[in-house]
Amino acid sequence: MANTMRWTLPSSRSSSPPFMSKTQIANTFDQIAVLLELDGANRFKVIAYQNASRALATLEEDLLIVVKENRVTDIKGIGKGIGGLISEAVLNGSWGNLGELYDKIPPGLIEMTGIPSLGPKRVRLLYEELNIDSLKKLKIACENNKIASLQGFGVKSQEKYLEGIELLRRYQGRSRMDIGLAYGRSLEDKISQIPNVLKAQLAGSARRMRETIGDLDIVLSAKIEHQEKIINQIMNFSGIADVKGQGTSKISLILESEMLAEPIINKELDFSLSENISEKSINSTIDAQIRIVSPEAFPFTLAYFTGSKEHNIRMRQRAIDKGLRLNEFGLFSEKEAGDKIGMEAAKNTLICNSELEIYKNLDMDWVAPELREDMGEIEASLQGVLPNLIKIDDIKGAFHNHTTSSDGAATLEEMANYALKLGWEYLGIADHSESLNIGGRQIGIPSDEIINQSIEINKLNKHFLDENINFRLFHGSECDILSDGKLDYPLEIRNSLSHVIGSVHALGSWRNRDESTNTELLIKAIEDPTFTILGHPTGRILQGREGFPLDMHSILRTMAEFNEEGILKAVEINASPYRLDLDWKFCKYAKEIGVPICINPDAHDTNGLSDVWYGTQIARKGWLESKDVLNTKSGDEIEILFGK
Ligand code: DGT
Ligand code: CA
Ligand code: ZN
Repeated sequence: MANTMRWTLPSSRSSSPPFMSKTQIANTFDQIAVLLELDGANRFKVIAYQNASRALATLEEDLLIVVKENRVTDIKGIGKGIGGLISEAVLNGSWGNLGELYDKIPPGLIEMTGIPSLGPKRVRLLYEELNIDSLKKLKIACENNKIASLQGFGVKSQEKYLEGIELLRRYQGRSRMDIGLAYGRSLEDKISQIPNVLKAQLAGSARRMRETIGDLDIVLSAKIEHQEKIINQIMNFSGIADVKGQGTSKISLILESEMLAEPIINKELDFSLSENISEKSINSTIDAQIRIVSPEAFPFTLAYFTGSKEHNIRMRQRAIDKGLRLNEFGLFSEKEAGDKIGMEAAKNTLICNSELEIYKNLDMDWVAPELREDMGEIEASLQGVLPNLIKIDDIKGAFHNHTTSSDGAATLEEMANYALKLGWEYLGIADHSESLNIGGRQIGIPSDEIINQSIEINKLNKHFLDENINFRLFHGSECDILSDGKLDYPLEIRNSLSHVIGSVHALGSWRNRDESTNTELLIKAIEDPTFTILGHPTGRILQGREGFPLDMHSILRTMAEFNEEGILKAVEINASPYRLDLDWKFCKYAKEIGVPICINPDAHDTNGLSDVWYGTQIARKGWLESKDVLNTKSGDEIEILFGK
């Protein structure tokens, strides 16, 4: 299911030039640069490939025409040698002697570059000094304290690598939700547009809105006489890096970035994100399984491949209890089917035109895909008490956003205007606080400067009021929770703000402490009267780093006690697809004990505001309804809740 880290040169699937696309060549050059570094090649050679890759990625012209007219070396950043390679790839589909480089580098070294903070240069050093050429050897070396004594490495690197190995094992071949969904939607769209395709729908973890996606599953229905032609058309799509298997009812593909309808926008990132993201190699491709079925089988196949496996098992048991058999082909009498299997057994299936009818036949309410994790949805569906899940249109604003006053890329006014464009009633500004600095550079707003932001916000708010625009800015802060559990900024500053989002950033001390100490200190922060919202509660970065140890249930219980007394203490779902922290598995608990949740984009530019969409999907996955989420309330209601 997962794609492996083994790298190969792309082989052409075209029968006439261009045999290789711009993206294929650019991606290959990225790989070459890494391989050359692993090989200890001259730095200029490495840079040449990196530059060529960038030049190709931004080239607007048709590459085939450029090659045919002998103008490749006119492109800025492409020299004679690499230009020749490009022409060869485009016109012949071959790669000179680059294959030797691919064969020469041990695959284990490539795998090691997938560890965040371990670049190719360091991998090579480890190889040369300690003969480490696999994740396994690296792990043993770390555990035996062999890395710490190497020049330029330390105990810290050793710990980071151990954690990185664990993360790799868990995320190997998985993609973040935003990337997986972008691929999934593009493929779904393209397939839907093929003539005679009746339905095409994304299933699997992508439909269930998991925070990371292993492979894409797509189910399409068409009449049997059209299926072969449809399969051929899919095989001719651009953006297929490789074909893993092709049959009459299933195709397995590896997709590459050319499949995407639009390139993924690189958003401005939080400082702590950018330093915890590994080589982009991990996400360069994604696997997809496409299943082709008859219109009658479609709802059953869709439900089956949506999963989860755990949900399916419970569904199948429910069917058995009613004397029925449920599988990807249909829902039918066990007695009638007898020893028959597959389509043969399903011949006399109950007709279901949609998933809803499958559930209905089992006396159940339809279960939204996000909930299909066997976390109580089967029982709730049988009892008719499934939640009425929150929708993106319910969101009226968000509280955790940055501007150029700290590490954001957009000004206060630009952020406000974009929020207005999204149809929001308010935007909470929460730039970093005074203590936050990176490598000596102050990121947060100093105490004596925060007044300037206040003045600017008041001015804009007055303007909205004067112009009769139903929009307001809330002046908050993403206030650092210091390592001793105290909040940053003097009390009088925190008192002057509309909301204080307490966040842990100096993760070092929190990660080196035990769970109970961390929980105690975080509770201390929450108890501070000025504390309003807990920001990215664990500090985890998906595929980047673990969060710090914390008893989340106990934190949430403390917050619930405050809310019982009418004191607002809310927890954030950080909606950045890199974080999605609070984890959806805790949302239901938070809601049940009465802790309000806010879905915060933690935007660092205007595009970042749209991340609330991912947070909303996670909220749905966590069973949340509109009333459970703070930022579905109106601007007036929030003003009362914040008390200013
Ligand atoms: P992923 O791809 O790792 O992110 O997660 P899924 O949930 O997409 O899992 P995948 O791709 O292995 O399979 C897609 C769905 O197919 C899965 O959610 C449920 C169904 N499925 C796969 N294998 C089994 C199985 O052995 N038993 C049952 N009941 N269902 C299965
Ligand atoms: Ca899957
Ligand atoms: Zn933060």
